[in-house]
Amino acid sequence: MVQSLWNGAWIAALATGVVVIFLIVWAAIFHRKRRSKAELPPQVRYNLPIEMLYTLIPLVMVSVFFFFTARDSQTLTKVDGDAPVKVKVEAYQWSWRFTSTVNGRPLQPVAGMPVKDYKQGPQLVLPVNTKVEFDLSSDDVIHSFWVPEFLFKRDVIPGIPEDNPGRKFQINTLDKPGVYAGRCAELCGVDHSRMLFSVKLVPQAEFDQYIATNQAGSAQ
Ligand SMILES: [Cu+2]
Repeated sequence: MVQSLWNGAWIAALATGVVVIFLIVWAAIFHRKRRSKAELPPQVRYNLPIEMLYTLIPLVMVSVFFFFTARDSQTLTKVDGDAPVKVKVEAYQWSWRFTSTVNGRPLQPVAGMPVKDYKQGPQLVLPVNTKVEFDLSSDDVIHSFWVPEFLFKRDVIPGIPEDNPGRKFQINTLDKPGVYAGRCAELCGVDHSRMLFSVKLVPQAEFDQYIATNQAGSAQ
């Protein structure tokens, strides 16, 4: 859905760009000053049809962009029913703490330090193709939770009460197992660029094993 919104916006922007560039080039070539003519060309003012046109066309364009963006963001940000996996994300200068709860049972928290490579950062393990609910909070300043491959990003703002729905979002994880890079997308201090983490997507069977060895309260 994000991809189709992005593609649609690009096609519309490109089409607009082509028309505008064509008009500029056309005016520059066919209406340039010719040496033989010393007098000014006809000076057009108060042309009502043209003024209506260049007021209405941008209004229509903005409305179309607005409609699709509003419609899709409604769907994308909707927190809808229960998710089998919930992740409490706590951001701090300059890393992350992830505490997953699977079917109501918490796992050991995973936390990290500022690192150069996302693979060295804290790793959040999730099953493939599963609805996951994230709950974002910050210990200090504004951060932003971003896994580029998920095509979703949200600011992590300190001081927001736990019952505020803006802290939560749900996504379906990808179908393909693998280790995906995650980062902080809001300049948050000197080690902002090292505030890296990874998300490892594994098949459900492997995830069940992971749960068994990482249940909170089990032997360390
Ligand atoms: Cu940050």
